[in-house]
Amino acid sequence: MSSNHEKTNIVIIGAGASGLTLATFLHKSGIPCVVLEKRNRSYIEVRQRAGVVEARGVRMFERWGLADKLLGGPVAATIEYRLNGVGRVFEIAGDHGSPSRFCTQQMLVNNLLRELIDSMGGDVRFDVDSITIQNEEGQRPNVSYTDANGAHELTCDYVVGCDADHGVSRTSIPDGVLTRYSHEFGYAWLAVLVEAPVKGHPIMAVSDRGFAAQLPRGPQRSRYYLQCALSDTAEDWPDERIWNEIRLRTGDQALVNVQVHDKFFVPLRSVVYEPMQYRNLFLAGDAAHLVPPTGAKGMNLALHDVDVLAQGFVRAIAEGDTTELLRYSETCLPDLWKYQEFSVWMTDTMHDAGNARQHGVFRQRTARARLDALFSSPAAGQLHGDYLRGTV
Ligand code: RFL
Repeated sequence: MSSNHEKTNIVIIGAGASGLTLATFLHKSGIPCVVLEKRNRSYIEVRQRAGVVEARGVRMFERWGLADKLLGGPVAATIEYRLNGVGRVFEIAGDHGSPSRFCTQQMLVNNLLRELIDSMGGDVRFDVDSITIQNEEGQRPNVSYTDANGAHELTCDYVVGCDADHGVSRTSIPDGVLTRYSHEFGYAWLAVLVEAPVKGHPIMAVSDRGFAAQLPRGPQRSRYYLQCALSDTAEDWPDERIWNEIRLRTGDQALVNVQVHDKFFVPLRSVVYEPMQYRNLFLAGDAAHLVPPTGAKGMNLALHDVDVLAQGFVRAIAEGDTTELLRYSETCLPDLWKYQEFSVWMTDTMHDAGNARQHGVFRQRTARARLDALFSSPAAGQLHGDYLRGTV
């Protein structure tokens, strides 16, 4: 076999939150794997995304003996739901296990890179291109790719697609195998990063002018989100307008303009692909499903997928029992639909309760009633807390 043709147990495509977590769990279990990533390491180190590792994810890292090395950030104890400037603080912490953490995705990914590559000597290959996956019935999969040194081939037992929505893994599956279920909400969020910390609690601001949120992204930074039209562009949102809208939607007139970075638009949509596996190829994270960011579940669902997969691989490879691995889709999908439902609930409630232009005054009143119930009904509050912690 030439040096350009190697063997390993598992090839993981994508070195994001799910790919790096899976590789770290496998490495810790003594299962060889190779991660192939199209970007370079520096790009991945600075990519800003999610802000919370929910309690379920914290407990998962504890179970794998990695929480101390991988997690940081303060406990996510509260969140403020503000309606036309009037705030109510919801207590997230509430059950008896470890709480959720404001550990940013960037912090988690940097800690994973350090642990996997620098401490464990894991095999992550950056800057790869032209990945193709051969996944024939009854044969070991073959993954070929190119890099600066030419063409390479890896023969393996299993391939895991952790390469998100625009990757190559899902598109390597023949037409007709997967079914795509989706829902479009009909509006977008303008996302901006600012050098100003969240003071007090993270804020979800429901207002007659549309939704706004301020969420922590480290001790000195926060991410603001502003509901906007799907057709809006950066020209529609100069910095002055962004700050005026933030003041009006949060009801905080004392906020001063600081510099805005990283301005982009996120169309709000939910997507599920079923099943999440085809022969020896498994899909995890955004490659298999998307949620609107309102419920803060995207990264957390990705972490749950690879937890289930890693346990399946350990049973299959170390103990020769593939039962759990072959049930991957069946194990993940009911849980995924629960958090899709929560993400739809959050998105509809936060947007409908504010501006009635999209869905009318009737939906506005029912959404406000749902929001009120979180504070008036202990049962509704308990369920909401369970969803936020990921412990439903
Ligand atoms: P990732 O983290 O995007 O990693 C995918 C990796 O695959 C690489 N890749 C390829 N590699 C090789 N060949 C190819 N052809 C490839 N194509 C792609 C990419 O370079 C990348 O390194 O996906 P993963 O692992 O599935 O993790 C999913 C999460 O990243 C995602 O769900 C979250 O970021 C979603 N999300 C949030 N999730 C939360 O849990 N809480 C939040 O508060 C939250 N906020 C957010 C978010 C996502 C956002 N955006 C813009 C997507 C806020 C935003 C703004």
